[in-house]
Amino acid sequence: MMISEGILTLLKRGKKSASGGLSADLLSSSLNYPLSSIYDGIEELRKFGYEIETQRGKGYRLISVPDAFIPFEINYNLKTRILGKILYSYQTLKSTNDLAFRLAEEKAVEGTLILAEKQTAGKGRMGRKWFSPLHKGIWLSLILRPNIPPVKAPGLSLCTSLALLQSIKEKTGLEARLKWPNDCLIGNKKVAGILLELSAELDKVDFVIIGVGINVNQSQNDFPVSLKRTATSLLIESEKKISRVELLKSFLKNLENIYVNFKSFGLKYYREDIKKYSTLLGKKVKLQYGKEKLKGMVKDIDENGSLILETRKGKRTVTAGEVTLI
Ligand code: BT5
Repeated sequence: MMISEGILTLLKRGKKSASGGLSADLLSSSLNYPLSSIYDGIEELRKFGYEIETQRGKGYRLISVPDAFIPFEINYNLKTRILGKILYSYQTLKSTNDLAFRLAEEKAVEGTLILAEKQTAGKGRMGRKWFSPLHKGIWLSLILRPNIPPVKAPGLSLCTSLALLQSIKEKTGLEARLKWPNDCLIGNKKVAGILLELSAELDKVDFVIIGVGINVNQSQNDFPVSLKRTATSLLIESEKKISRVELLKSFLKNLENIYVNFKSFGLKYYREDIKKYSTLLGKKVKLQYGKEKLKGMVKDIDENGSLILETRKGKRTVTAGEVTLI
């Protein structure tokens, strides 16, 4: 939508000026397109969900933008240099992670972002399902190519949670917390989950796919019965409809800041915050990882992002698993 993007850019600027409106003549001469193309462009924008007012004598005025994953909206004023600069946005996908993985194998660049308005086979960890209804959340995957050994990669999951907590705070005022290794909680309900998938050799990561699912505008009734007691959304918690596009842009910016430092310094600058916002530190837990089951007290999160558990048989370092409070 080339012409529409030109119109939109001018309307967005116009929105800030005192008189407000922009005439079709002015749009036509500024963009160097005939009047008929301007009218078509305005209609196209309206079809995308942009609310554009026509004022007699004053021209067009932009009233509201749709909260949809339109690449132009995501790119507009996006303050990142790596994340989301290339982006693919879909109405429906099986899983953004699956597509991201394939694109990464085909050499997609670092920072490539895949978005879907809905997933039909959203994935959790270990073959579990992630419920991803249309327009209600942010279902995204990012392709990263950090030059790190695989053992450091789980730290990225914690970095992602941290960026998400920052953005949730920024955009809603809510204090979310992170539950090692991959959940974001508000109270004790899950508002977001992270799925990290790796392609790596023994000593070096080739690429990492960070999949993030954020429940944004679901109301209670939008959740299936099986999730009602354990899941929540930002709308439910803040009682306000949240702009997914604004939240997404804030998240990309916060994650990029953290990621750039993570690549050079690992978790060094973030470990304290990760510990501060963690729900598990100092708690008694049971942990299951594959067939292994452990019980103990959570003592620390180490520089790789692993959990340090004090068990009856001594200290254990755990890189992944399911944790339940006891
Ligand atoms: C996760 O798994 O929490 C990782 C979720 C990652 C989802 C994103 S969406 C974009 C990208 N593309 C994908 O295909 N996936 C990623 P896990 O810790 O295994 O949690 C899964 C469990 O959470 C399920 O078994 C349910 O009990 C619960 N669950 C499913 N959907 C949920 C939702 N929307 N909100 C809260 N809990 C949910």
